[in-house]
Amino acid sequence: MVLYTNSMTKMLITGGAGFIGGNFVHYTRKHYPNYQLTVIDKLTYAGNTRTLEPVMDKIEFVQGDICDRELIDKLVSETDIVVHFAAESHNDNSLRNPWPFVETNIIGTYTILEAVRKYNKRLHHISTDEVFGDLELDDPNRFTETTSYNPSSPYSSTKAGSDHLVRAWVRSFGIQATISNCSNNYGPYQHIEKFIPRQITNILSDIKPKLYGTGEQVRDWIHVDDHNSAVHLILEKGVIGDTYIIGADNDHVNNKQVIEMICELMGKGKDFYEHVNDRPGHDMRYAMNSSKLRNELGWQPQYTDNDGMKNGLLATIDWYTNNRDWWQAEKMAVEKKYAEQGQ
Ligand code: NAD
Ligand code: TDX
Repeated sequence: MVLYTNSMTKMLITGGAGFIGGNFVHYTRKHYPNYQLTVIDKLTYAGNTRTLEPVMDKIEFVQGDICDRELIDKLVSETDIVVHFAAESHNDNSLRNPWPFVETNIIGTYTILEAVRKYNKRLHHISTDEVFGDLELDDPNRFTETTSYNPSSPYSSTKAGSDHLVRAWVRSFGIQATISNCSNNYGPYQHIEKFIPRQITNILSDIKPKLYGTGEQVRDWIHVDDHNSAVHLILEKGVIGDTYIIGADNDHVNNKQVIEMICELMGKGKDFYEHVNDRPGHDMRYAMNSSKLRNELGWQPQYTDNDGMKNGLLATIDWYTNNRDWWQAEKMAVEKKYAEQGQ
């Protein structure tokens, strides 16, 4: 692996106590040990310092809000690179209460952009496939970097807003930023409100897995390490001002097939799950065309096709089985909240 940092390079990671940010911290410590890492995280319900426990003595951890201008000004002034993961990230929560999404995803990103502009620092902004809206189930197309934005939920519309802010700051103020839009991630340290860890921890808690509606919806699943390898490549070789789509070509499995796979891999019958209320405004299909990232930057995901997804799921099942301390205390409260909505 080529190291593109020297021992003086400082990286500020926002949302580093969350799922993808936490995995990014571990990935960076392992593959790019020359970075000096600072994490800023508000520790909302989704942040968990236990995720960072193994590396806490090797990083600087700051509990704080990305909307706090003074704090962000100070932290950005002291770093070389900002990788911006922090967000309110769950669609179902955004349907219950959109405000934290507007605040963190839009005002928080604005606050970071202003500091990056002031101190002329390199920024990479993490975004999602959901900004493009959805495709019909029988639509063979995939999202590309030029697909129009058409978000459906309060979550995805605030992420779309944050992407627009980044582009405007690049064009109007010349900041040194790149953006990536990635598909649905899975892997260790993912909050148990999300689809895959919810089902794994349901089975581990003797609760039946819950499928929204008919389960025909398709998500283009990617292992979190593949997402994070792409982010490092963009930091290393990405063109300033450009956007990169990240996806591992797993858009051939629908939610029903994923839940069946989990049931089978965990030694249950394929049909060991129940249907629950559908999500209002549920996006049907996401599919990503990551040719630009593959052709221009040479990216290759490790967990691809059915075997890759199966291997990634098996490793994820193992992780939740062996790390009950990380999730068990929250399980009943998460399920109670879902049950109130018939989910
Ligand atoms: P997550 O909810 O697991 O983690 C988000 C983290 O941000 C938490 O640690 C939380 O405490 C922190 N945070 C929230 N508000 C904050 C604030 N105001 N100030 C500081 N910290 C704050 O989310 P995730 O799944 O790890 O997603 C990370 C990023 O990746 C988000 O920007 C999300 O939009 C994007 N993304 C996620 C996926 C996915 O499948 N999970 C896919 C594509 C893109
Ligand atoms: O219990 C469930 N049953 C179910 O069928 C849950 C929690 C979800 N689902 C369905 C809804 C979706 O079609 O599974 C699919 C995945 O749901 P989520 O894990 O909530 O993910 P999604 O809404 O697709 O958004 C995710 O990917 C894009 C992340 O949460 C976002 O942060 C990211 O931007």
